[in-house]
Amino acid sequence: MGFDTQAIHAGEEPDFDGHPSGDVVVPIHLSSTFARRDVDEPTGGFEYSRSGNPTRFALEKKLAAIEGARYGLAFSSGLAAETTLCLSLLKAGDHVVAFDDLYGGTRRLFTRVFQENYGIGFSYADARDPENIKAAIRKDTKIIWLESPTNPLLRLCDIRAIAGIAHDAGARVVVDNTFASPYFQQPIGLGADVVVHSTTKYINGHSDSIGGALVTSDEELFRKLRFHQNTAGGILSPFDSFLVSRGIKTLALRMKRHEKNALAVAEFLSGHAKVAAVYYPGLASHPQHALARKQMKGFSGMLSVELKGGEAETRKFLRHLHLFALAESLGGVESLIEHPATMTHASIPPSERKKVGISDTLVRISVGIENADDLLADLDQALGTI
Ligand code: P1T
Repeated sequence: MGFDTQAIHAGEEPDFDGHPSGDVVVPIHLSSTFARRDVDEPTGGFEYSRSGNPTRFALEKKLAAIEGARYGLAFSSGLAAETTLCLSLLKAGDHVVAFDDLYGGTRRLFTRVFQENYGIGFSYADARDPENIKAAIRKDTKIIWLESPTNPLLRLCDIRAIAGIAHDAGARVVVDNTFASPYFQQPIGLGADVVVHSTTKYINGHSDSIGGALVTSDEELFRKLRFHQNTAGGILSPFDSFLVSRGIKTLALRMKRHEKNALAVAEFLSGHAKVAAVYYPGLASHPQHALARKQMKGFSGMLSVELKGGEAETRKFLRHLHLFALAESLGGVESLIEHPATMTHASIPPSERKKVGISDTLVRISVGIENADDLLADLDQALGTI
């Protein structure tokens, strides 16, 4: 079945026995617990809503289907999903190799919690070259943690090549697929063991829910993750599960438009006198454009721009935009813009930011699905002020 068909129907097939009303949309099951006739017979398989809830269950099936995988789990945030994954796979003394360009909150979780409090080691490598990952792997390495494209520099890594290296070394590959969305990239099919999402972004798509997901096709791993989901308790609420399911139904339509608008913005900014560099995998000038064409079905709606001048000019530009809200987050229908050095990646020490390439004149744009001409006009007038 096609992606768009799965996005609409998976997890929500009308069930004439279980739901005699014939709902075509799974209802929001708010009940925190489920009565049973006898002590050892949970009604319809549900016991208590932390362990399992029909609305969340429908979403979890949909998440698995759109990633081309067998199992999905929904969490109260992307970071709750990441925390649960680390709790499931790591113990003191283990080691993780991660792409050096990652969402700032993910690096903060690794450093401030799992490294400082739980004795887990982290090494950061430039995964654009798989050999750098290979060189960083140790005997105790359990996870290779990747984003592709990365937040905020839109760098890519060859997921299939790195999965081969990781599996030879007995490590698992985790891919945070938030920037690409499952419409444009399905890492499980490229050899990843687990996909992570902040569903807050493209998957929900309307900037009105915080959520996260883990997806895998490995049954044993799924059971472990589900045990920790229930035991640590960071589940997605029934209402948010409904919102995210609803968002997924238009994911294919939205992603096509995000991509079309992002390409228009990237091309416009590439030719602008006030812009020093544009990072967008869909541009032929992106150093990894060929890899993007190979492992993605499209280039998504995120890009970063290096402005000419200094931080003062960058701040002025950001202040003068009308349609692009100056805000953290991404992937919603409305365009957003932000300054990674002082916003999403402020928790990374300046020396580390510099090493990775996150400068004070870098701005990150989440291109929405508005009229592209209006977006270009807004960018043009704000660039005109600096
Ligand atoms: O915010 P939350 O739903 O907990 O997701 C965390 C997260 C995980 N992975 C990636 C790639 C992310 O971008 C994020 C959240 N990012 C932002 C809020 C941001 O503006 O970059």
